[in-house]
Amino acid sequence: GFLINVLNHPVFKSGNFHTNFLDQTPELFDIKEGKDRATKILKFIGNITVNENKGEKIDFKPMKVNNVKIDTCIKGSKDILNELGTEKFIEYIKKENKLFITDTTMRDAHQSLLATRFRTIDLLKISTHVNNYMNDLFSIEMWGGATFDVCYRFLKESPWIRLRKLRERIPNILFQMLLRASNGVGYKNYPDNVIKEFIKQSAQEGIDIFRIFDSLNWIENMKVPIYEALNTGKIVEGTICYSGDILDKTRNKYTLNYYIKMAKELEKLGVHILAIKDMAGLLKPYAAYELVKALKQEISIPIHLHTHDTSGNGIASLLMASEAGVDIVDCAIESMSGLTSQPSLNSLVYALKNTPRDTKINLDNIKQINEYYKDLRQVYYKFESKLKTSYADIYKYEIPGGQYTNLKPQLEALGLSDKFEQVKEKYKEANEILGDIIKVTPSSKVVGDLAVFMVKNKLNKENIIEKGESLSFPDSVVDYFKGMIGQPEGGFPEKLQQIVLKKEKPINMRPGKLLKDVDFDQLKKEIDSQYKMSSNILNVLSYSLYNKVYKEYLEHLREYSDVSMLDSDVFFYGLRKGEECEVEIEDGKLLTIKLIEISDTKEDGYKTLTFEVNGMRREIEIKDKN
Ligand code: 3PY
Ligand code: ZN
Repeated sequence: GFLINVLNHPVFKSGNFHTNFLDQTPELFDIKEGKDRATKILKFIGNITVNENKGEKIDFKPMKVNNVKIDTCIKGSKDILNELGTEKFIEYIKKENKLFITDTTMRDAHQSLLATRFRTIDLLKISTHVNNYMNDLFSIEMWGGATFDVCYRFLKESPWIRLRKLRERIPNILFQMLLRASNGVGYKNYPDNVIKEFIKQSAQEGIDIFRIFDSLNWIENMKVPIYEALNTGKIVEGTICYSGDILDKTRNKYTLNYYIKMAKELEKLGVHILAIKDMAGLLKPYAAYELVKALKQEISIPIHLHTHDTSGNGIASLLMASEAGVDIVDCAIESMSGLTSQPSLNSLVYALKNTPRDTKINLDNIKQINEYYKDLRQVYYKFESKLKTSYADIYKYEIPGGQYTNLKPQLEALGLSDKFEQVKEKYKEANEILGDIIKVTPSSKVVGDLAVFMVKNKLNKENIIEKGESLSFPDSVVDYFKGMIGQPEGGFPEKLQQIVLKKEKPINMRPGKLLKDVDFDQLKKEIDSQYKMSSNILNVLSYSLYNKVYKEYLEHLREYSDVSMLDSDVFFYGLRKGEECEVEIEDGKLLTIKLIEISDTKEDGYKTLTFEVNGMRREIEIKDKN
């Protein structure tokens, strides 16, 4: 069976694989082990049906799109880069009058609207269309940020395989990822060798543009990843995270001069593009104009603006930035835009039509892509935030788009669902007592965790010092004060630092200097022996970044086999009695699975589920956990 699996694997068949392909696709080794994949898949579907969704299911009829052939005449941004080379490509971006657009639909849009839950199969279904019809884009942001973690943790699929399969289907447009500097695609600083190897492998696997930011805007923490990314020969965006309000002259920390100084330092490091990352959507239209105008005078590399539409002012900010000469902006396709996501690509394209900055994007061509996502969203409805309208008070609270959307489910999990308003107020207060810090993953988590902690323990900025003596603070807050995610602008508030750290001493150097290099060989031995696999560097990297989560993923793979090819309505909601689904377990090998009967729960606590698999009856026992 194993050899057949390999020979039938789409990557193998396409001939488009590295010589070390076998080593890099651990799922195949799992197939070898698994005696009966169908049984494992039935177990997975049965378990979701019984325990997650209790047999209830909306009648989803997701739109079918025909896979179009990759148009070989297409010339996209990746072709232009290949033709010109990096230096001339950057010159071309600067000289062009049109406003370039990055489409974030495959990364930040669903991270901010749907808790990052988009599955690879749904991205793949539309990807050749994207290649053929969105070729006027500057880039597609499709990887990094929270997607890496969520792939393993919740979707039980490999982010590396996502990258590779998207790359095969979208060869003509530049791929962009978001990298949290020394925090990689995680929530803490990692040893330098992990960060370096991760960047090297990501570049090799198909990332063209690295957007690198630090959660405290601490450049010291950005140097290792920036130099490493530059070494790969790929395009590097050095990023300033925007906080506060440069128009408010009573606030004197995150001023125009602060940003100019940081931008100049990043330019000096040799980055190709400056990114302004407005993760909470705080950059008001007139501030956007002032900031971009000033930066355009002070630096000579192109400027790429990223914002969120939470306040409802997103398009206005992009237009003002455009007027001030910004080179590239981030948008999401209409049906995945607005609110905590990026402003609408479609609105911006219309707004600039017949002006000097016309984006040249043909909206008629992308209509089907837009409708595809609109339709797909119904399958993901349970991850939608409750936000129905824009929310201008976000300017007061400064909560990043992804975090705002996630806050509600997080509070629900803590049994604090009625405390949303209070937690928002405390978020603001927590930011103040932490010293008004930049808030973006992972520093935003520090503020969020402290806010929840303050609500639970009835703390405020007056009593926290006195009452805090006897309390142990959340791990993220302790790590922050220890200096483990870096140094904040203006230093730590010392009194609170002492209260939180008790007897511990903080560090003031780069954490990466103290963290011991990871021994990749040792880690390889560990997972190879525990999971009977022959892991490669990609597996080992995932394990280094997400120890526990990666092991749970491997265990899931062992128990249920690879479930990434299940349609999302089945993956999330199982089957209804009488419903049928098709699963392509290997290229061309189809299972037709029909759920015939669900028994009552028996004395032993199990239900018997009767399926028909390719016409043959199969009974599976599923434990009823309700
Ligand atoms: C991430 O780090 O995932 C973000 O998108 C932060 O804004
Ligand atoms: Zn964002």
